[in-house]
Amino acid sequence: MNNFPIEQLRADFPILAETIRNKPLVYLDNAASCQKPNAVIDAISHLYRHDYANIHRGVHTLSVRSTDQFEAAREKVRAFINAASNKEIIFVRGATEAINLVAQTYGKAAIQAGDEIIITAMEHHSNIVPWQLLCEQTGAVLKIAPMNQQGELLYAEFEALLTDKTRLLAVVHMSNALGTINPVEKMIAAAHAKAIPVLLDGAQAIPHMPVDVQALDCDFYVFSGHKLYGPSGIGVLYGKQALLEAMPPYQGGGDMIRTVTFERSTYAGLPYKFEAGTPAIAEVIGLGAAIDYLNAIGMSAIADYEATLLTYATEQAKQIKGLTIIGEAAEKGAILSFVLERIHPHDIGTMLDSLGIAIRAGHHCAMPVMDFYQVPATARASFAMYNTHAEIDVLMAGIKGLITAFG
Ligand code: C6P
Repeated sequence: MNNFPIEQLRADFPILAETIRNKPLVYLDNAASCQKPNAVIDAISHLYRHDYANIHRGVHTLSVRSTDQFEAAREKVRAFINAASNKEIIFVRGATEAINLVAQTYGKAAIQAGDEIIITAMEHHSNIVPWQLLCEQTGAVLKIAPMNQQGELLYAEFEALLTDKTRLLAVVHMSNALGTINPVEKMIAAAHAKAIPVLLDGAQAIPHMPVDVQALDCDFYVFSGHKLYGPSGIGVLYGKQALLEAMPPYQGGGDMIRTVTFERSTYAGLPYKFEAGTPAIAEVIGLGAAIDYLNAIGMSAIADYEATLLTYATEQAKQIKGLTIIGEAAEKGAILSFVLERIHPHDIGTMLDSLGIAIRAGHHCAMPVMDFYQVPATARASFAMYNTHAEIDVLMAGIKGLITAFG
């Protein structure tokens, strides 16, 4: 990967030049949220300085400029995930809101008492709790596809759960706690063979690999802008047009209506039916800028480079006595979750911070995964395209140092 433009790319992220506690920042908490390039910061700043107004409402020049940039960003998202139409791109607050939207609209309309929804044992809380709420509301039953000790889906057990009672399969594309990349193409084909629609939680997958929703043939795909080098407070729900057309609205308000009287209202067409109220205008435009930036580098090149980081980090981690990696799936994205003998993950996080290294320590909003491995928490280093092998050396030296310090 000698031709990956790492130095040039790092220079695009001003925050990477920060020092933390008098040490160069080593930012390895990218699965929680990643940092923003100048292209994104500048796009937002330019909008507020020159072009900002509310969208879809005014005939004045600034409103037209903002609307044009907002809708251009929708087209960038469409092309980025290869959706068939802009109508299939719904802007929401993030992956969490997207899943809740599907549960409370599609789910409430299509799922009844006794029906089954399948998720996996490695889901983030965002892909568990909305379905639990729906089950409480409808009397449907949540089924959990199990995983093995490596953190890989047990495929035969998963397939056996697909029955004529199954109404929806909701699966994480890449696990935030383990890094596992699920065999989603195969899972979608198996579900579709029984006419079961599939939602993919792409919150972690989207910054690490090319995603083509038509090739995947998923029915819904959700992700957050802030993990894709874009702003927080914005995310995307992709849904197949026919499904979205049939779904009732999620929230009522301005922008999502066609006509309103006190007796009844009629709704706007897609995608506006699901975008009530003034949206996160600058955030959408910032997300569009992030996508332009990523396209210039290429998602395949990013995936290849990050694979070298994960391989290197895994090899180094395995040489540290007392360190256990949590999650060793054969198909894995750039996440290294681990525990150390006798040192609580929160202490690992705090000690590494004193060295300028940012990792996440905790349950990662995946408490069932922690229960499965019988650990209260893990330390998690999660890599992005701007991380380097030298930063992994700093991390490993830090871990070794704290093992020595804790005796
Ligand atoms: N995971 C992490 O540190 P939101 O909060 O809506 O942007 O994304 C929710 C979400 C959904 N699915 C997966 C697989 C995720 O990893 C996340 C967010 C962060 O792992 C924050 S808990």
